[in-house]
Amino acid sequence: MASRIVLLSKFVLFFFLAGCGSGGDKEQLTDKQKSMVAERIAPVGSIVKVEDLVQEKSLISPAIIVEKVALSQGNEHIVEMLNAGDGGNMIFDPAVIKVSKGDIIHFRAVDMSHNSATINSMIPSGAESWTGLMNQDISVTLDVEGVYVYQCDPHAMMAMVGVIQVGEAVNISEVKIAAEAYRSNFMLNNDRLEGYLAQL
Ligand SMILES: [Cu+2]
Repeated sequence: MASRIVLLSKFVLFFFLAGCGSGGDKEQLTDKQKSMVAERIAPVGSIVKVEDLVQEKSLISPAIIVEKVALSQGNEHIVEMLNAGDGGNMIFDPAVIKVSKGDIIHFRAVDMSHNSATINSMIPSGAESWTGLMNQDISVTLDVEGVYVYQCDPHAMMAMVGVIQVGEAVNISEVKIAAEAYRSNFMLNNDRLEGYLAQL
């Protein structure tokens, strides 16, 4: 609304000035008049475009230093399903794990009302999905290389998700794109998954 008024008044001013100029060709503006005109047509305040703000934000926010996850030793790994852990509430622990091809992950239902289920858009192509039952342990063998993202179905809105990298992260770019789209499902901990993926 405000910008419309500014635009409109500039328009009016333009015609006003143009009107003054016509027929007055012989007349030369004095320096004082010129400076008065300059003052009048000078922009009031400054306009900041939304795009500039966004860009500015990305320029000033420093690169977050993320500690990378090391390869877990052994061929069997335990991931606990918890109501609360070091990383927050409703969480898998460890939430990010790097393992070798063919390793087994044991999901342990330490606390109640959790499960582990793959998110179909975020597993390597050709990999098998899994859907654990509520309150039950589940073990999965991961034979296909790549990044797997899974969630706890009842707490998906709270971003109770986990990430497993098996061998090389061959599908990481696809997973990151899918994760960005999936973000709208989270009501809480919106940055969690992004943060997890950054640890790979
Ligand atoms: Cu849960």
